[in-house]
Amino acid sequence: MSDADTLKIAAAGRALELVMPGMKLGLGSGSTSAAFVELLGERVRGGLKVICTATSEAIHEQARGLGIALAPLEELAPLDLAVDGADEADADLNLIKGGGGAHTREKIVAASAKKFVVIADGSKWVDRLGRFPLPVEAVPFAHQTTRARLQAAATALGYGKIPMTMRMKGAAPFVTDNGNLIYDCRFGAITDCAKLAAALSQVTGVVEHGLFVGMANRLILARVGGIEVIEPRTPPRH
Ligand code: A5P
Repeated sequence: MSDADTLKIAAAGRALELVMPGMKLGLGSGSTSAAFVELLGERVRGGLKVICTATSEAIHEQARGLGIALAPLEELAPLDLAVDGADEADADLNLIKGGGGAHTREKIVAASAKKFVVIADGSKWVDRLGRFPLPVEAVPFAHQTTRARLQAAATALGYGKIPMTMRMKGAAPFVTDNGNLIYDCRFGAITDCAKLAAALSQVTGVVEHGLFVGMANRLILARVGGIEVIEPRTPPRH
């Protein structure tokens, strides 16, 4: 097991301490969330009663295989707690998510939870978001025109011409669980997360982008020296 895997399990283990019997939980996607689901499965085998909803087909399958009770979000909302990973996090707990292409469902689940807790290893901590390319989910119909509108939005905000790549899976476009495409957009250092998030949400053809601004209640960051629990300077909206 790599050092990063050990840290992901450590962060997941700390988040598990927040889980109480009877809770309605949102399960994030990605490898850190998978570690959380694995640990949750052990607790469920030991008799813990919780009911969960998943942010991706992959995590749904993992949870189902572990005997974790699952239900659609509509039946469970509001959730008591959603736990998810991140590709980047800053000191305000603004996040970039969507490295696995699941950010749209992740955002819906996080927005439906009373508490949204992010789990990550130390490599995800940044002074400023933007090193990781920002995933933007777009409907397939005339997606090149959406791409052009994304570029126009970037230019209008002063980011200039940004490299934008349609995500591929082998020789074919990557398709999300929602049947859409992903454009990975390299804005470089993001100077104003809220402003960029609002602008991208306005782009016709965009389903959802991977900027999570003012959503996280807590970040559990596992580094080699120990676990740090970080709360945002400004409380989240939900
Ligand atoms: C899935 O689309 C993402 O938002 C993940 O939550 C994010 O990429 C973190 O993944 P890892 O835990 O695998 O780093």
